[in-house]
Amino acid sequence: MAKKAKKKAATKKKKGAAKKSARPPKGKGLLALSGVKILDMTHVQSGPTCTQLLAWFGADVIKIERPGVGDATRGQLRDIPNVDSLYFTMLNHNKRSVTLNPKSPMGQKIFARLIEECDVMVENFAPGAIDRMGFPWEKIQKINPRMIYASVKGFGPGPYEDCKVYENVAQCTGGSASTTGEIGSVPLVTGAQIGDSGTGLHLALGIVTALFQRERTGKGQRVTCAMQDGVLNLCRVKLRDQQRLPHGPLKEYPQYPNKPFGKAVPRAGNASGGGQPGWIVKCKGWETDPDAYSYVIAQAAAFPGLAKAIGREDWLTDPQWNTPEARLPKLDKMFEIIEQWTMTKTKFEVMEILNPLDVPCGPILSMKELAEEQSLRKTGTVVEVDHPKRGKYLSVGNPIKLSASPTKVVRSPLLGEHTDEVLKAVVGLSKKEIEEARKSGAV
Ligand code: CAO
Repeated sequence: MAKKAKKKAATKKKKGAAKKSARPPKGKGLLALSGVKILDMTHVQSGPTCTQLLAWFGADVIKIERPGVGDATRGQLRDIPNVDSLYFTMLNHNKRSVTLNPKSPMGQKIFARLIEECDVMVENFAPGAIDRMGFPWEKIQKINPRMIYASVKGFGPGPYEDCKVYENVAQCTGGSASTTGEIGSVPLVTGAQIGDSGTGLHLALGIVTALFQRERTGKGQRVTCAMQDGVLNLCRVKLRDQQRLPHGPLKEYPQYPNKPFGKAVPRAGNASGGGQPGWIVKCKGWETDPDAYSYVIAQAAAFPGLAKAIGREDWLTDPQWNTPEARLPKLDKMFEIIEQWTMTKTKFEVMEILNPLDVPCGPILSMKELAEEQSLRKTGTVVEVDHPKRGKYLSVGNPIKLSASPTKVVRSPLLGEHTDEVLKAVVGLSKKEIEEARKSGAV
């Protein structure tokens, strides 16, 4: 096919896909949150993670975006010019997009109507932004006493409550960074978005809990999650260790017994964080493949199997090695010996050999390997989505599986794709009023 004709065919195909609305599927059987309407005032990552989950459980999520601009992430980290970024598309599936400026006179009225009609409002703007729009909690409650109003902020009430916060700030202020990294080296942030997506998950639980309580009381309430609190909650075991520290060294940490402990919980490299010694060891191919590693846990119960597998049956009768207490002061040496064995096997072979012996272990999987993993495709944890402007892309589907409320991932909406239908069906505006709203810049 000539280049021009090919291009034409591709454009035609894309236009065809665009005609299909991004509306979540209706139909066979109700989903867990069917009938729940969410007024989604979220942007960037933490809030959108929360509302995407609620949408996957069947809620009708109406995402409000600034006219002509939209969620800033639509344009961030773009891989294709003028096409919604993967940052946006992967956080806003199954939602409807409405453009609306609640600060404009007509926008105020439309927004108040949406508050009346919705069950939940979710937002993660800077502290005070929704109040400055003219909608403090007291007013929202007056408009709709059943409303559940959920917010993510960087910090809870206290010295930092007015601060804007992004992911890594939350990781640093929530205890994760000070406890992550190599011993004696700089604090490290993790690639897992525990501040943003982690807090979004916390918020989603708060919302469904408040919905459950509303079933009994008929009343809404405020739900707030601070990113610092969310991260600290995920670092709970480190606060545990902080309180163990005054009673003696943390024996399962690699610092023990040769390096000193300070006053605060130290970084512990790749130590397991639980009561079982574990470490990351090199596997066959590590010289050229940055991910040719495995995590191996030398759990006491499975130690005989591990010792036999690596050809060190002598450990089982040697008092220098045959008890957890004997091994504890020389875990580094033990993992060096285990590594001599794992370096002769691929990370998948290590898994195949050790797993049947009940030795907890796992290959370090790269994003490439996860994207290609067929078992994750089968469970819908990794899904392929078709987007009218970008074509097919991979996304992470719903990691929470409900047997009676299956998730179908639907592409993210284009900016304002559902403005007219929501203004008509939810707000109750006539065609003429919608035109007026558009002319005035309210939508
Ligand atoms: N129409 C008109 N104006 C709109 C609008 C709309 N539909 N939606 C938002 N706005 C306005 C807000 O009213 C606000 O204006 P004012 O500052 O004048 O009140 C402004 O847009 C957005 O404010 P912001 O301060 O929230 O945005 P920012 O990019 O400067 O900050 C962030 C981003 C994330 C740091 C901040 O929102 C924040 O700290 N949020 C809480 C913590 C959080 O969720 N962090 C997670 C970040 S990644 O997930």
